[in-house]
Amino acid sequence: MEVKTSLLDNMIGVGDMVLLEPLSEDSFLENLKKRFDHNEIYTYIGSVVISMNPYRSLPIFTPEKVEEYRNRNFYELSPHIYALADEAYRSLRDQDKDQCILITGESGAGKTEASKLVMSYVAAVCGKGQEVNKVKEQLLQSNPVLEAFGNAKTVRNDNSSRFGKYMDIEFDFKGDPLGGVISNYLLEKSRVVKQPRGERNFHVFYQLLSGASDDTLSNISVFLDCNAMQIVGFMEDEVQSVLELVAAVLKLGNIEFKPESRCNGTDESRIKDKNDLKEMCELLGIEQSVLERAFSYRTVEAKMEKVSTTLNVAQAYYARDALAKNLYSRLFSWLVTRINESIKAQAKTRHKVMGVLDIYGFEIFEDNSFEQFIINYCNEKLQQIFIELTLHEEQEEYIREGIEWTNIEYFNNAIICDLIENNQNGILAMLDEECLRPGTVTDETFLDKLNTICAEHQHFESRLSKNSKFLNDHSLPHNCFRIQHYAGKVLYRVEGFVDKNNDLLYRDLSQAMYKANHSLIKQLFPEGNPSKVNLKRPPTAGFQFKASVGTLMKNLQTKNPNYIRCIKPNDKKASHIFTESLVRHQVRYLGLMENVRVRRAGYAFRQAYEPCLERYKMLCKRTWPHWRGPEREGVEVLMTDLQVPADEFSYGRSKIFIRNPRTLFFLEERRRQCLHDLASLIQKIYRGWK
Ligand code: AD9
Ligand code: MG
Repeated sequence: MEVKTSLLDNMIGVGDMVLLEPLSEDSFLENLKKRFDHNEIYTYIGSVVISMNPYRSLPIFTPEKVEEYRNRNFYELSPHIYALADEAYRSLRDQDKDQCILITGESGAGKTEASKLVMSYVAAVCGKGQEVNKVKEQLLQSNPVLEAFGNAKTVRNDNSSRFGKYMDIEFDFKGDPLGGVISNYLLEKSRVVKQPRGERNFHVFYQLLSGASDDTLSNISVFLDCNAMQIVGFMEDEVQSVLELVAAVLKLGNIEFKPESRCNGTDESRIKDKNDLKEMCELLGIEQSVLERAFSYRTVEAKMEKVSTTLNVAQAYYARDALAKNLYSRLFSWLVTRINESIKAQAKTRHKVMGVLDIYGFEIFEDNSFEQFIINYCNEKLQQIFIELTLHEEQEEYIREGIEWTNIEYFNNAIICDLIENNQNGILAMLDEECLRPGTVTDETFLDKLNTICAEHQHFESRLSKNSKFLNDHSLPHNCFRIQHYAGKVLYRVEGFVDKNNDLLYRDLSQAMYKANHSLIKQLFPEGNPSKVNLKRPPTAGFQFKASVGTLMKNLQTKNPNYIRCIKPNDKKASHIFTESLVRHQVRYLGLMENVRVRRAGYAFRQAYEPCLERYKMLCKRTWPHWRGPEREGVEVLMTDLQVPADEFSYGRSKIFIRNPRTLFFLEERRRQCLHDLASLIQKIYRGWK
């Protein structure tokens, strides 16, 4: 059997880990390193693509490369992200299967870059024409817009996504793009008011500041490159409004408070210098006295009564920061909604869908708070879906199909997901319970609750943990708990958990915003409308996140998954450095060894008998052009005639299982040859007629 050798080139390592001999963690790492040193950043595990971040631009993303991978078989050429994109796109177009591209890996591993490569590849190979090109351009340009507002420099990544993003790209039956829908997941809004040491605020603030030398910020849009926004479909006045809001958030951050003593011995907060307040009010069309009052008093409405209390300095700062975070995160959500309006599919025909998921990667910082907890929970869920769909489902399928099979052990992180999301006693449920409980609620009372309820959970540790393994662990500070995530142990400091989960904004502030003579601001604070006072509490941040992640997981499960597992080669953001210990850690927690073992013990490819026969029946005289009889027997005849070795495949109840990708490649090659011969024959006959 003739086999293309691109997957087996010894010089540059083995392209598919399934073919690695002998297989061990060391040989796996050695293979990755060898390939990385030869600029081969992609390696397969069957159909899963491992992507190593090169931290420099490589000449492998050119239009010529796109052409090379276009319409080619997955295993035919050297491993490339384009091969995965092509396979997903063709399955969607030709087999009518909705696809999703799941990109995982820790912060800085290359997920966002990978998602853009997939999108640009698909844009390059799908249909052309004026309308279609406009749709493509809008879909692609939504990236820089969202990155400007939702990405920031962190210690791990100079362009770190601080929000989760899932984009469904919709296609018509021909495979031409019709439009898209973006869902965003919890923006890390605390960054607006406070950034960890060595990190920055969202990019847009710096873009604005570098351009805006004019202190009045009049006509700001001229300073910023708003081209992407215009391509996406924003009107000029919308761009102006958005930038006014960003500038207002900056001004808001400059407002400072000082205490003023009252005759009753208490301190009341006063604004130190009203210049910034004045400028902010001018930008947003808010009457200065209204906002000033909202920073001085808090009104609580209970039944038909209104009670106003004065704010002290700490409360005023709290109110200011809450307003800044709310302004910015609501603006961000509005941007996503607005982009969706522009890019949504116009045609009402049935769509085929390709979903691309690029979410913030697993994070372990020195100081981990509510945001990291949420981000890491999301990564646990993604790992869970990976396990479900590749490891668990793979083994289940062998059992269902009656294929002989030895079970492979792997770590199932369902237990950690449950620790976090269980409706009765999960950490999120307890946080909600604490937030809604009347009486004095603090981060410490929340931690006490965790200690009582989670203490015996094997993945939970705290100073008071009853779990015998950690009983005397005094390395844990009092105000912390630790979770043994699938990707490592993370110590969370509880400070701010209750507050961030509550995510409350004093009503005086939302009402002040609603009074603004600025249509965008008004839209962002509908609850400030005095005629629509709603005494019901809004859902907590944790509750909303859990619900949206749940919806996302359901959506992903309906689609055919394609995996890109991104790996970060070093912690220095540097090219050419392969830190073995760091890569080993990622290989372990991503479960890549288990992934290879399951693939090797099993079969790389499977297909139901009917489509298999349809596709390859032309390769055998006995099945071509028609096979009369059960499809399984037809496939058996085909395999015997083609002399595929018997240990290369197994017959399941409804599918044939092919062990090695090379066998599939062999079949595809024969088919291509056959089609080519057929085409030449037809041409000859046609010429003969003429
Ligand atoms: V985070 O979870 O959003 O903090 P990502 O998204 O995993 O993270 P990102 O894609 O932003 O990481 O990649 C980080 C940086 O690595 C990029 O800004 C590039 O400088 C670099 N990178 C990543 N992939 C490639 C690539 N294929 N070619 C060249 C790359 N550079
Ligand atoms: Mg990213």
